Amino acid sequence: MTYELAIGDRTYSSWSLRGWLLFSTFDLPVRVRTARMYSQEFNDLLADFAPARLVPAMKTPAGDVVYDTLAMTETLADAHPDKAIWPKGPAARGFARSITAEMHSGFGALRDACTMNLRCGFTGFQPSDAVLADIARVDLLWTLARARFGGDGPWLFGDWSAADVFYAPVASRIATFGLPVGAVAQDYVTAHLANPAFRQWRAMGLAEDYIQPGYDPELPEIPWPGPPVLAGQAISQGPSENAACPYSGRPVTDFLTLEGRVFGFCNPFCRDKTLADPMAWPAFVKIYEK
Ligand SMILES: N[C@@H](CCC(=O)N[C@@H](CS)C(=O)NCC(=O)O)C(=O)O
Repeated sequence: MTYELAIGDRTYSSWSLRGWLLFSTFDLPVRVRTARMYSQEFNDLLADFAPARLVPAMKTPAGDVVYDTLAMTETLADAHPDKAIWPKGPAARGFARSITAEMHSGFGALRDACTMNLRCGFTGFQPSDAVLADIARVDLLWTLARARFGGDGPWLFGDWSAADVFYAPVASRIATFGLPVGAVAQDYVTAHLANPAFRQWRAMGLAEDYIQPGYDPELPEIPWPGPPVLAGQAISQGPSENAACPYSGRPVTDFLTLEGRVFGFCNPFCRDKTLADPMAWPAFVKIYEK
């Protein structure tokens, strides 16, 4: 009953982030397969998801390939009606589908000028009129959804839904480029940056430790605009206070130190994704707060 999901660079691929959020936030079983974009490895990965030519692409448990985030969303919503991928109620559902479709096919000026980049923030960006028009439209859609359907929670339609999945990278672009939005939209941006699933994705991207040429704007970098990250360090040797990796339960081989304590993991990637944002990982927090 497990899906397969092909994704590209976590730090830069906004569509991959959307695809992965569908699985992680709706708790759907998935085997993630990743490759660096614009590489032979990427072409080889996608050959296994033919005829997809971009990421994300998925394979259903029956082996059917579905590509393009909107098609993936609808396929998963059909297959898992219990997961409430779209909001309940015809009015909320219709509006959620509208603004999701508008995101999927629109906001070209914003997307071209402000690539998703989860490494850091940037200062000094001067938005064009076209970018400002896109931002004003996003602000309007978010404010309308929040006012009519948001209720007490932070998300557009009360509970987390596919609409939030599609706007997560937009929220991140607004934060990293310091784009001007109103108070409601700003709160929504803050909620995305604090969302544990988003933080986990970003941490895995940082652990990949790769700068994709052409994706970094020529602007001064500023610290990441999301919640502050606890600073730890990789170390070459234990012993650690935990004998089993918090993620796999296997014996530990890779270590980090955090606030004078030593923790172990079963491989370097698990250690590095934890280092990148320790508090994003409930399984780690559990041993950290013991
Ligand atoms: N409309 C597609 C867009 C997918 C897309 O543009 N993916 C980019 C990564 S964010 C990609 O695969 N780029 C690799 C390439 O252009 O070769 C969707 O919704 O999934």
